[in-house]
Amino acid sequence: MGRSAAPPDPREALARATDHLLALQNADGWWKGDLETNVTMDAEDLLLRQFLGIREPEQTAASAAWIRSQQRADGTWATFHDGPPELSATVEAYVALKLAGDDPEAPHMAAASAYVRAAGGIAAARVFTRIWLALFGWWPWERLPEMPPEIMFLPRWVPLNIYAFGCWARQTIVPLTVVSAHRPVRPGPFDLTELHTDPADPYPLRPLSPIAGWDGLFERLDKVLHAYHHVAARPLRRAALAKAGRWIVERQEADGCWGGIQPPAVYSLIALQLLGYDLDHPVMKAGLDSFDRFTVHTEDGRRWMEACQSPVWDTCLATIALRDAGLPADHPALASAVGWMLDEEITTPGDWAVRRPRLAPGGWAFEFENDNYPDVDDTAEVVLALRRVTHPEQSRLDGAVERAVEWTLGMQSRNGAWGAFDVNNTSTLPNKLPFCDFGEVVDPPSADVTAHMVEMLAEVGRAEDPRTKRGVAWLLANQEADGSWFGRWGTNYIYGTGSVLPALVAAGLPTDHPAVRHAVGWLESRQNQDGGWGEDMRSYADPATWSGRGESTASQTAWALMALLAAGEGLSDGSSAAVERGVAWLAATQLPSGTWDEPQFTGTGFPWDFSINYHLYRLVFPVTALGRYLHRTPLGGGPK
Ligand code: R04
Repeated sequence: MGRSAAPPDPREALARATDHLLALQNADGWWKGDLETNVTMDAEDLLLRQFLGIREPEQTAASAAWIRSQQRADGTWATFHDGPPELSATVEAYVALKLAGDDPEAPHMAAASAYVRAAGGIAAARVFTRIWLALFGWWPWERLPEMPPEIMFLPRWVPLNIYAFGCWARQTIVPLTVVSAHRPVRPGPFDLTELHTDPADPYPLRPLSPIAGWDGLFERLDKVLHAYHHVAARPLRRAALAKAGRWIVERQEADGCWGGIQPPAVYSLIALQLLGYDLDHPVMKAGLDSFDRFTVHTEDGRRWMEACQSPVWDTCLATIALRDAGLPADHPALASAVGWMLDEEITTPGDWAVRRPRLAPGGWAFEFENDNYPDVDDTAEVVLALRRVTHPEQSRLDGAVERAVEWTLGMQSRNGAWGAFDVNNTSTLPNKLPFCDFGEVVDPPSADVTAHMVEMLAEVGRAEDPRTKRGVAWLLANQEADGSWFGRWGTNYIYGTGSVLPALVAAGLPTDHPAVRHAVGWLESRQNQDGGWGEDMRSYADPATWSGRGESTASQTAWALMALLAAGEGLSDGSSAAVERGVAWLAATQLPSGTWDEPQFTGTGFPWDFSINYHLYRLVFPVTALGRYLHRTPLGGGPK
């Protein structure tokens, strides 16, 4: 029998991970891990270029190589690691590969089209997918839900005005109203009969729901809008299109993108071209150039697109982690990160000001350039990071923190909690539109964002502020029956619980409070045999089976540890078996380079519909958790 090696020392694991994280910092002070989503980004990039007439053979080949590399043995594509086959992604990937010249009879293509037919064909794909196909004549515009540009004239107080939508849906829908008003068709170079379940009836009408009820009502509204499309008063329509065009152009960011996210950028470019902007117009040039900065080139010559980029988010999380790991508050790497973060502060109003016209700006967005859409989540975490470092210009730092605290307090929703981008963005109507069959389209308050706010307010000495107390009360009232909290922007209940427990304890809740004990019990019940924690994306679709369950991952193990440590578990040697086993799992699974493997997706764009693998999560959260454990600083901040 071989002698088993001594278990790895968590201290050495932390040192290796810290060095690795430090080495990833950009010379300008920021961190940015790749933000991986799914092949619809790459397929739509090729379809956009085809539509605009600028698709290049080399780019096409590199994207196609990436798309092929993501196909599974059964011929399908998923939208997250090891996920189930996803029809819309498979349709889009198949069409992109066919554009790239792949033979429909080749085994990988035949397997994909067989799956598509079995899953209901193009007719069963999401609205966005069918819009893409309509651009090339592969689906009739008439058989898509209407979204008329006249929506631009609805005042703020009318239901379904554009500000009733979450900011990402708003930025996507405004350009799509322009596109669907034009109904452009630039015929594709082949047909797609092999993707129809019944080639004799390729564009089936969906049966209408019963007239009673929202679905029936909105489907009939859609019929009225279809009729309206053909009779729309031309001057009114022209004015609506012009207004949409201005709205889009006003929201282009300094680096040419829209909202820092890929889908609005893609649809905005199509819309503006239809409105008469040539490809060499500065607005169009800057927009197209911005995609180059969202492109990742792999060593083996493949090319894939980030849906979004996370430098602000990654930089504040890395700063917090490195302080937790024990770096001094005036470490040069942290000073450089702080300098960069201070330069990123957004001091102009954005779309959020529609609901808060008198609130002074002062916050951070997630991306390099997204001045119209700072978010509460990034702002709270940046403040936590700024508070944990010293800076030569301390008064500049203090001023930014003060503005951020006031701005985020002003962004509190009427129920006492916080959404990510807007106040009181809670209308239930947008989700009922036939057009909106994909992802979230509103931005209601969530437990994870509210927790980050509460933790930040406690950090700046505002735990007793009545607004903080309302946030705490909302969190306590929104604990799940099993003791966990829902994770809106991270997967899922482990992320929610890992965010909420540190916040509640920072705000002064005693660690023996029943809500804290209940959550600790839930986390302990979900620890895997191997000592780690994991939660599959299926917890969004089927929480009864999957809540808190899945293969262990580094980021989710770290979130569970952060929650347990905040609750006072494991702060003296061996006092918590769960904490010891979790720490041992992290140390045992670390790669020699100091980071961890994490093919699983643990980030959430939209629950279930849009999942994210943040490539820095596997490193930054273990550094935080190991640091807090080893320095016995349950809420972080580094050794005293
Ligand atoms: C982690 C918390 C910070 N913040 C959330 C930011 C997430 C960044 O990643 C994305 C954000 C996105 N939004 N909308 C989309 C999106 C994609 C991201 C989006 C996706 C598909 C389509 C339309 C929009 F990767 Br279609 C906000 C709170």
